[in-house]
Amino acid sequence: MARIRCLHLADLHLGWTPRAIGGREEERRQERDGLLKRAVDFAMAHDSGIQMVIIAGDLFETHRPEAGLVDTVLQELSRLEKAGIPVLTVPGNHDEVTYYDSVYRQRRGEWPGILVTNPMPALVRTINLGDTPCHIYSMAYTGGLTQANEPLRKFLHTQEDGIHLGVFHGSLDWDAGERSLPLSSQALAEAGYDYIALGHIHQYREKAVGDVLMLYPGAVEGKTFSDPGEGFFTVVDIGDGFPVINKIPAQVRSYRQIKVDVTGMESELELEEEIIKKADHEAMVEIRLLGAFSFLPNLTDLVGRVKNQFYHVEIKDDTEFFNMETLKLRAAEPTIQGYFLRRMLNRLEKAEDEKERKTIYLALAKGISAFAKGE
Ligand SMILES: [Mn+2]
Repeated sequence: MARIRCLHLADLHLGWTPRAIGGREEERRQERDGLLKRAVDFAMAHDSGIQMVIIAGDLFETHRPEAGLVDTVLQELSRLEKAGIPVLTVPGNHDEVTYYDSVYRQRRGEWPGILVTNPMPALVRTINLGDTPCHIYSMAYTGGLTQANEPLRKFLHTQEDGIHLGVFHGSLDWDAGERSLPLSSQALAEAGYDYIALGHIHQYREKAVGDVLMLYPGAVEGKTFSDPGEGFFTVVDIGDGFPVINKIPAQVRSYRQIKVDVTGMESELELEEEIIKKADHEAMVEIRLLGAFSFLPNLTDLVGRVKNQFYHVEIKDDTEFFNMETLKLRAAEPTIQGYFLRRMLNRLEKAEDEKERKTIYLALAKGISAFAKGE
């Protein structure tokens, strides 16, 4: 049996707008929405060898994206079709097909390629890629029609020659621990497909059950520091044995988390210099401050002074503020400062929530700095 080469995409979440990033929200949205064009350009490049493009759900952030964006997406998908590269679109949970105003219902008549709308697993279409018949099994979760109170187990497999491909947007055996279409990995493995293209989990993940490979390509472009994107396209060669995966670097905005330990730093200026050493004008960067401060920083002002060194920067304060062991030793001293520290540490212990703790910390910091200046 011949092999076929697919570009496996999922979770593009086009139309997503970042929250406040210093006025660059719209610029970043447009840049991010350009991912589909980059994917199509990649698939159409002469040396890519891509014969089919799979979009395994959550192409859009919502079921009702802006018309302008939808027009652009339809143009990109039709570029593939015109180039003789079939494209398969499966609705996800963000862009659910359930609603009457779902983009997939409203624009169904003009959707390039294959648009999946059947609510339960079925053979959607058989297409010929070169001389190889390719049988596609898929479904679109539809509220009220999809029966998914427990993981789906019934997956059809015809006895026809060719490559059999399962494409689903959901979580295997509820392993995501969240509301989504549950799929039984055991049943999927028993269906005997040559490859199972999944979507929903934003991190790249492979799971082999027996000799069946189930794969989440992850989101290529990131959204946030906790959903940073994988930065590569997943290309799969299917048929004639176990699938072969190739991860091809994509042009994306990188999200980086950088840890900075403030312990031992003398001043805010020293911290600022340390942050500037990490300058990256192209990246979204989250600086995580760790350790214990020996000065009282103004992080809002600090962000203002270093922001030009990054595409976007956020500073997250995960410090312990002061080294508690040192404070406890000093609290034992028979001095006014010792008395002050004992009182404050006692209040800290009794604080009921994080907000109150922070307030007391700040009072503690002010007190210590006042003692240090001899006030
Ligand atoms: Mn998603």
